[in-house]
Amino acid sequence: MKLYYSPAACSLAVHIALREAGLPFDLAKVDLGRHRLADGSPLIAVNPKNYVPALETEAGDVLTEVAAILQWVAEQAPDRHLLPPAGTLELQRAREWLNFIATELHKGFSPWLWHKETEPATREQVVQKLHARLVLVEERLTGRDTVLDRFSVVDAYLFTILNWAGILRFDLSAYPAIRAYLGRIAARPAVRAALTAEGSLRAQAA
Ligand SMILES: N[C@@H](CCC(=O)N[C@@H](CS)C(=O)NCC(=O)O)C(=O)O
Repeated sequence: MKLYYSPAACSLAVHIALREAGLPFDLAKVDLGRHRLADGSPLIAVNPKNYVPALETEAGDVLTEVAAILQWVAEQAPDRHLLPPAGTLELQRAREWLNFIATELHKGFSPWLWHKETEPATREQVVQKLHARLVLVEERLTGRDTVLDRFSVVDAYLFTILNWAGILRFDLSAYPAIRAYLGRIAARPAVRAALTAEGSLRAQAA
């Protein structure tokens, strides 16, 4: 398998999941500024969506979309219990969280918001919305080590996106449970290994 990634981008979630799953894979770094691979070839030739992550399977299929790839990775290593068992309400909750992270958090933290040319009023609106969502995450994590009852691909995704708060200097001081959670997840051997391999240390939460 080959994971097309960019350091600390959303592809980190898949990278963490692959390591937690104990699956063999290679890394192919993408320069997102130029949308090119290390050999100069265009990313779009691998993924027509022209973004990361893209996961090329042993059979040569290219999988895209973080939340969908995470579920696929979990299914490849059922013994690692990276998702709750099929047919359970807990699995539905996991899907609910994956969708929430993808649509309410991931895209809220997307780079367009942080570009200098973004109108302050627009930025303020999105930041307020992000805070409203983070209150929900804080509530969920209060008194819990992980989003579900044990570490899952949901944590791989949530950690990856919330990790951007430190990079973007987004203030997390109102969220003690989130900050403790980031420290806990960052300390997992697979997460440390992924961060080290990408050459990006976890940014300190603000
Ligand atoms: N819907 C996609 C979004 C992926 C995405 O936003 N990728 C970013 C990095 S976090 C990217 O490659 N952006 C470059 C671009 O859009 O040109 C997913 O969930 O996988």
